[in-house]
Amino acid sequence: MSKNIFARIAAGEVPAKIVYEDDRAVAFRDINPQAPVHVLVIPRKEIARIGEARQDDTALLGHLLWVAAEVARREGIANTGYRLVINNGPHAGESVPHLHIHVLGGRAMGWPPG
Ligand code: DGP
Repeated sequence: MSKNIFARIAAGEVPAKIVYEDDRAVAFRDINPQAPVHVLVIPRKEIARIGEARQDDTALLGHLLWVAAEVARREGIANTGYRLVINNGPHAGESVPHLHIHVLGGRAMGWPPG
């Protein structure tokens, strides 16, 4: 079965600038950064999008949020602030079918998002 690009990054088959990894999650720099800090946090488990997560994935989902906050601390944006984004489906602009949390920071951001 052919894996999506993020599953291949998690497996070490495709290079990425990894900033954090453990047995359940990998965090790496976005190839097309939208802010001075733009990191993607993904599960090693292949979950296509948040809407595909199962109830028994809730511990993993909580872990991914902790990893996002840990990445923000390591990147030095915890005090100035940061935004976590999950795009789900076409209207949200989801382009890679592997759950990922965007960690964006290093500049002030507008609201509402585009
Ligand atoms: P989304 O639109 O939420 O599905 O975000 C996908 C993000 O993934 C987008 O900001 C660009 C990034 N991206 C796509 N392909 C690659 C890749 O091969 N490597 C890295 N590091 N980022 C990628």
